[in-house]
Amino acid sequence: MKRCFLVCLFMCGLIPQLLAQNSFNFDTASDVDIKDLIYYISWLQAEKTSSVSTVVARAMEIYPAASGPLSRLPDVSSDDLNGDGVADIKDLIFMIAWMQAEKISDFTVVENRALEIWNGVGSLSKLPGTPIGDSTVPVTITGIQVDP
Ligand SMILES: [Ca+2]
Ligand SMILES: [Ca+2]
Repeated sequence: MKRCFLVCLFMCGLIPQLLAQNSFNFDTASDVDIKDLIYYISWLQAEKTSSVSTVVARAMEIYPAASGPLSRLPDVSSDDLNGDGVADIKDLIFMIAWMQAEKISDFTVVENRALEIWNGVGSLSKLPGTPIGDSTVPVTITGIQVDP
């Protein structure tokens, strides 16, 4: 019984934290927070470098607590919040808007806040923290195959 409980605890807690990849989460801490925002800014400033150490070094200059370690770098397939096929400052604006709106899951609120910051951001297609490439979640919930 105790072993079962420990296994469940492990499955429910540790594994998702290790394996779950969410949009706009770049370090090994599962929260999507100010540090992830800083990593994204650093990556943009470094001209979308593929060097993790460059991103972390720049991030620490901006915000010393953003010291990694990173689990991945930003990329279009994971972090394109406005769905325009580019990872750029517009997606950053949506991230900022979402944080300012206390990480609300209401698309309209986040979008309106983003439009207040810059009216050219486009429309929100996914929120920060959305699971990446996890087709088993929609399949389980809706019964519809998303990625055949
Ligand atoms: Ca994080
Ligand atoms: Ca985009």
